[in-house]
Amino acid sequence: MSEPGSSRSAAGIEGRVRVDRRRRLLTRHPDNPLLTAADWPYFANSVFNAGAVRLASGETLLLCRVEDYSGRSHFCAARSEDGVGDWRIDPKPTLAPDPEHYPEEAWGIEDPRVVRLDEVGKYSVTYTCYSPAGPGVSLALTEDFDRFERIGNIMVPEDKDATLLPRRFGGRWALIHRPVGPLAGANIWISYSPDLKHWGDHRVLLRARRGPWWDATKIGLSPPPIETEEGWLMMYHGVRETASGCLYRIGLALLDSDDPSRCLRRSTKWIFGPERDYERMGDVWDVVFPCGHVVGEDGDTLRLYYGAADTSVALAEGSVRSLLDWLRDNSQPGDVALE
Ligand code: BMA
Repeated sequence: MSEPGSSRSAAGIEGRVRVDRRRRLLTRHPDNPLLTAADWPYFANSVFNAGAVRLASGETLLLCRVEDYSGRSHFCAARSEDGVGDWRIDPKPTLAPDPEHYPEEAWGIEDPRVVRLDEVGKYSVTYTCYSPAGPGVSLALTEDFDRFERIGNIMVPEDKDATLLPRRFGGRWALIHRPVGPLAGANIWISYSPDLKHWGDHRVLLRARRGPWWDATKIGLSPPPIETEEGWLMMYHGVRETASGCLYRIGLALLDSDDPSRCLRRSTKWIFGPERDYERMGDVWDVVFPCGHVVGEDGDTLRLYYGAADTSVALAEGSVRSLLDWLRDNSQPGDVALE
């Protein structure tokens, strides 16, 4: 009796069963994509790259990037009790660019990452501010996702993919971000601040690999790192340039608990990449771009919200423990940029 999929099965070579043996550390939700422009209460071209947080009420809030028909983006909040359906979407933009007071936002605001700062009693929203000067990093604080207090432009162009860590290290806040330089390219950096406004002590945290690697060319932080017993589990996106465009995939790194400028491990392989139609086709093909997650009260159940093809918001679920276990067996120590 031959195995399904073998060339001697009854179906023969032509009709053999295809067995998908790709790794599945993250499982796509059957309701994907969860949110699209068609769900929006006002005209929008696309809805994607959402920051995420579980509110004190237990609700999940997604701060979605919404692109309007001018091509510029703003943020709009969607709330759901179960984090999957019945989204209540703000009837108008929740946070819109304010170029009159913040000229760095003239071309829109993009890709928010949301982190609760217990010490401040507020949520931080780090985002890309886009203007003719290029993309930079801005920071705003909010208690309720209704009123926002802008700290302003904290990293000059070209820089993006930024998040705060939720607590101080040696008295200083830490910001992970992705500046781009003409010689060194697009690598992940960490910087420190005593007051959230003045930033310094800039250090390279993770460098893009080169050549055929999945994270050659450009890398950037994905959602905010997750604090675990082993360290900060950081998901990051790697961009590989191909003849048919860029491929955005997600890999892992582990940062030291007390000194997040130290990378302990870095995955050699990617764990999640564009496969489904809604990830492969859209305004920008072959993009998965997570900006937010919610970790369950068990500290393990992971819900990762990601932008799919710069067109919709989708959800993949997994386990923090399984990601850490996988990373141990599929990584290199430290930030080794393999040649
Ligand atoms: C990156 C960011 C993301 C976007 C991705 C793919 O540079 O600008 O907002 O999802 O490109 O277009």
